[in-house]
Amino acid sequence: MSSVYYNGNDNMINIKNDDIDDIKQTKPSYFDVYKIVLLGEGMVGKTSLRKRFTESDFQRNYLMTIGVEVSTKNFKCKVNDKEIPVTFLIWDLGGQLYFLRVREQYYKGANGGLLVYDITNRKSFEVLDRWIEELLDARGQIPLLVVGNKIDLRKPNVEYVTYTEGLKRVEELKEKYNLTAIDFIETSALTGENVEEAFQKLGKMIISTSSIESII
Ligand SMILES: Nc1nc2c(ncn2[C@@H]2O[C@H](COP(=O)(O)OP(=O)(O)OP(=O)(O)O)[C@@H](O)[C@H]2O)c(=O)[nH]1
Ligand SMILES: [Mg+2]
Repeated sequence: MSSVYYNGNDNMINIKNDDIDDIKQTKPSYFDVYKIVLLGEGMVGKTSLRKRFTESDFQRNYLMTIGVEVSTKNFKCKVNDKEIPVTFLIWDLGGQLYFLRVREQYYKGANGGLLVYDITNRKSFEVLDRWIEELLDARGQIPLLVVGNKIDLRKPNVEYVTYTEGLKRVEELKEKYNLTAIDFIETSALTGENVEEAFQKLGKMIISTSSIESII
């Protein structure tokens, strides 16, 4: 038996046990519930993207995520001219991953992932392979959106990771790991540019690659 506290709104939930099935059962049946995991190095902006999407908020101060934070968001996902109501349970793990046990619980039951890098931090871009390998080991293939974040910091003549490089890399990763559902977008959690679009894109990928029966 798990202890899950869920208030039914777009607010923080406090999960004392990781049993995702219990959360799904507390939702009204007309919402499809998807567990989304955020991946990527420390400081790339995972928590900022989550907060921008769920609370329309942004904090300049860096507060490292310790362990896991989970938020929910109800929204209408646009697929082929239809608006499908969905609930995202967004699991946000600190980029400093120490314990294998935590990682296994984190990825369990995930329906999709955002793999985030910081366009101003090339190292965070170069280690995307490692995150994909970890996800494939723990969960297997799920729809994955690679996100180049912090585009508000892009300046002329500064060698940050370009859009073209990001796109090329995602094509390489797709081939290397034989991924069927992977896509790419650039965002700014600071200005909000493309943040809603990123979650929409991931929702669309999830809905179009899985039947409701296999998720619920
Ligand atoms: N300029 C700019 N700064 C950003 C953006 N997104 C995040 N930041 C800043 O980058 C720092 C790290 O952001 P977080 O969202 O805490 O990063 P994180 O990936 O959750 O980090 P961990 O929890 O340690 O894994 C913070 O100071 C944010 O304010 C962005 O789009 N643009
Ligand atoms: Mg964080």
